[in-house]
Amino acid sequence: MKGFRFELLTQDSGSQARRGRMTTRRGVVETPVFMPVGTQGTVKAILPEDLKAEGAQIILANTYHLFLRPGHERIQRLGGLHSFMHWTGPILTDSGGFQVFSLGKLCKISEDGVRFQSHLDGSRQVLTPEVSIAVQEALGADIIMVFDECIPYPSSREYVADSTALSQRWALRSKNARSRRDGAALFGIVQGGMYPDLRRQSAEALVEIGFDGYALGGLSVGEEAERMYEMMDIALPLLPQQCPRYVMGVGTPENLIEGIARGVDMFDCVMPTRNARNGTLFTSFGKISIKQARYADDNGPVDPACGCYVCRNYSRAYLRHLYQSNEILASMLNTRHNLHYYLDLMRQARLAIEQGRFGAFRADFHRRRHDDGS
Ligand code: PRF
Ligand code: ZN
Repeated sequence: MKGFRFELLTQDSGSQARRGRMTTRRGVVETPVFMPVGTQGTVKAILPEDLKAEGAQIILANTYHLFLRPGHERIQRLGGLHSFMHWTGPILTDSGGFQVFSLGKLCKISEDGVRFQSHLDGSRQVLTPEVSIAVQEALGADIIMVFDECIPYPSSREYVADSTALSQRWALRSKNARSRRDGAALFGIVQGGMYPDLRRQSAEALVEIGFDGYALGGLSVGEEAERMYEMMDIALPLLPQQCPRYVMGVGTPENLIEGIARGVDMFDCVMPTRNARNGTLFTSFGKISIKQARYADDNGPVDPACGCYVCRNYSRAYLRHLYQSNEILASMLNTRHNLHYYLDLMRQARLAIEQGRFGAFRADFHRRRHDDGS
């Protein structure tokens, strides 16, 4: 069975940015990488072929949702998630350790795991590290995440210390639950809230257990960007250089560039896809809201600097009309443009690192942006 590998190709001289290559059992992923979110076995409003055409290398799916509906055992019987959703590339599954707390009702945490009621039908359910790993294996994930608790912000030091210790024990149980030698990778998740010493402790404990890669969890939960960067600066240097680092649920284009500069290799976020469906579009000069009346007679593309299918063929005026008319195509076209923006930003960042000009790229990126194009 093919295994999991990560090679460091280039280390930037002016920052911690790295250019790497991750080999999963379902193909190669060039890093830094952005992973579009396909929560329910679909990246909303875009075909897998179009995702691929836009340069998506790996997508994320959610244990919590697929466990509740249609059920991991059903997906396994039907041939696994890749075949079910017609995506042949790598899939990373989140463990449910975030969604259960944000979506599940009446969550009760114990040493064993989490009891909760389904947000769909109120049925009583239990997720434990062992169940989460079994679900992710049944789905056929190529990268599996340990089961953890995403700590709310702000939280008391006592709460964060107890929760981080529990997540550590769950991380070990998650590793021990990985019975199969199926070539899938297992990533640990650093918690520790916004307390530098607890972040440090969490990172060190996970490295001691040993994982194929390491994620930073509990970030982008309402804290200031500067605080998030501070937590990255504390935790990332403690992780093994030769392992991929992933910041979960992050973030804005600025967060991606600043994360890369601090040594992050992988990101996921609903922002490009969710914003697309709300009519918010990313451009080289900042975000625009396509609903605004100012675009009603604007025959130009969303972003003159964008070469995507949408910008080549449709006007701002048409996209505004589709949005105002509640047309399905609005979601489809907006999603395609926003994913192109995110994936192209990462492509440019990879090239800049390779060519030894990431510092200039980063400065230029920040210089260009002024939101709403004003
Ligand atoms: N844990 C898990 N998934 C997550 C997070 C986390 O802390 C976050 C935090 N931003 C997003 N997704 N398992
Ligand atoms: Zn475009």
